[in-house]
Amino acid sequence: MSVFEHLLETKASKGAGYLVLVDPDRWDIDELELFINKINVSGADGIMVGNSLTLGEGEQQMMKRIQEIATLPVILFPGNVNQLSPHVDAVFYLSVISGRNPQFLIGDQVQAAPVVRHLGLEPISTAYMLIESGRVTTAEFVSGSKPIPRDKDEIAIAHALAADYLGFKFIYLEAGSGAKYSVTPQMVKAVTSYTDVPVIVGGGIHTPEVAGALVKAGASFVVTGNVLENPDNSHLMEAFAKAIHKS
Ligand code: 1GP
Repeated sequence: MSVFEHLLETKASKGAGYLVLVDPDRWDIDELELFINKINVSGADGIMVGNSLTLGEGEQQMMKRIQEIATLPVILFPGNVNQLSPHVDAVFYLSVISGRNPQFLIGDQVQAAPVVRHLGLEPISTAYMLIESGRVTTAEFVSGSKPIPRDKDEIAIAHALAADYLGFKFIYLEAGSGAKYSVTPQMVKAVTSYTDVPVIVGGGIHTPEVAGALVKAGASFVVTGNVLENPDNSHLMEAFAKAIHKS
C-alpha cells in the first residue's frame, strides 16, 4: 500500500489522522530514538520529518535512524530541496500556493523532481497554504511570501478551490511552527465545505481539545510539532491521537 493510500485508509477508518512532526534539528540521537519509540505506540498514524531551515549537521543520519526505528510511515516535510533523502517513505511534494514566490510555487519542485525519481520516493502533491498566525513564522520568512489573513476565509476558499482544480492530493493549512494562533476551525469548515480534497492542519496546536475541534470542523489530518519537544508533554501524544480519532 502506498503512503497516500495508507493516509486515505486512515481517514476512512478513523475519521481523521494524527501526524507527528519531528524536526531533526531539535534532538540528539539518543533522545530522538526514545521519541520515535514513543510515537510508534502513541496511536499516531504517521511521522513527518523536516523543518523550514536546518542549522544542525547530520540531518540525513537522523532521518536514517528515524526510518530504522519507526513502525509508522515516515513522510518528508521538506523546507528545501537539500532535505530530500532516501530515508523516508514518501514526500509531501509541497507548493506554497498562498504565496506568489515562483521559487516555492514551482522552481524548487522542478529542481526536486529528478531527485525524487532517482531516489524512488513517493511524491504526494500538497497545496501548502500559509495562514497568518500572530507572528512571522520561519516558514513565512523563508518562503518569502505573505500568509493568508486568518479571518479571510474567502481567500482561503479560493486558494483551496484552485488547489482542487489543479489536482493536488492534499491541502495543507499551515499556521507555521510555533504559531501564536492555530488556524481557526471556522476557516477549516469554510474550506472543507467547498472542496473534498483532504485537509491537513498544523501549526501552534498545543492541546487535544483544539485538535478535536479542528477535526470536527472538517480537518482530515492534524499535525503537532513543537508541543512535543518538551519531554514533559510527551504523554499528550496519546491524548492527541484519541481526540483526533474520536472527533
Ligand atoms: C506543522 O509546522 C507545523 O504543520 C508544526 O507546528 O511546531 O507549532 O506544532 P508546531
